[in-house]
Amino acid sequence: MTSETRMIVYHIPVCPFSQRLEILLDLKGLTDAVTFHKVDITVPRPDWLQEKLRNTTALPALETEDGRIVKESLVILRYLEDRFPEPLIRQADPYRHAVENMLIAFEGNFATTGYRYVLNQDRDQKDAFRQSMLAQYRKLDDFLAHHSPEGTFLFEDFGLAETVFTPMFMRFWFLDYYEDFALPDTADYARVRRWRDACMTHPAARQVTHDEIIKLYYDYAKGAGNGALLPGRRFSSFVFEPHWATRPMPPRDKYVVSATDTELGLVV
Ligand code: GAZ
Repeated sequence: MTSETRMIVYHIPVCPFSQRLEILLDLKGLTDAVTFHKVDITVPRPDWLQEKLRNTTALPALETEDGRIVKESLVILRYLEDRFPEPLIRQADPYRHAVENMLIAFEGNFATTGYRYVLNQDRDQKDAFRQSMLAQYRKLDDFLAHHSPEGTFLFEDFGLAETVFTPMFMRFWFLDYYEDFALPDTADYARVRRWRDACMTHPAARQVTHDEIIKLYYDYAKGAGNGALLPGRRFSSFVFEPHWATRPMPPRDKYVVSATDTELGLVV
């Protein structure tokens, strides 16, 4: 295929919403059907992209071969399934598909709860955030224990719900690192733990690594989301250069330490 005949996904490389698309394409053996175009979240979007996206900024966005735009990761996943149904990743049976969609319906609150938690700067609220994160995991546990008590995934294989949640489970490595958050080793979390662990180790979900997440999301841990610049800093932790692999692991104590650009390895 030449580049003109391929779809284009505009994305922020470490963004969880974009990883959903990469996982789905991997599961379908379609990694060559799409060109990924990297967008730097730390600088303003180029004019040509703003024009294509009608001045909206959230990514990923997919551009079809004939120049039409599809936005919202969950919508793009379903669009790709409709266009390339073989192999189907979602459930074919209407009831089973409804079950996976009920689980997917939890993703927004799950993601928002974890992001608010990592962004929090008030030590007195630490425990309240921890409790609300735990409540989210208990909801997932309850759902899985009801619909798939003996299974690992929701159904037989890693499917659509796993594609949606796995990038969030991986981003939440930042909660272990910056908040010392861990799922309790108790029966209330056993089913969701089995699911989460199998999701995170699945071969279709290897687009990002633990250290990459910890280093890139440092600014979130200090309260700045989406590539915003923290006071006293010249560079965002989301910059492409220097490459994250060359930078040191950031300090873990987000409530006391504010690492400088130099300490984060952002200046050469
Ligand atoms: N609902 C959209 C989708 O595609 O599913 C969300 C896309 C989105 O938020 N993309 C982010 C973006 O483009 C990059 S990934 N931001 C720049 C802009 O101009 O909008 C995740 C969160 C969150 C905040 C940030 C992120 C994240 O919650 O990693 O969890 C929901 C951004 C407060």
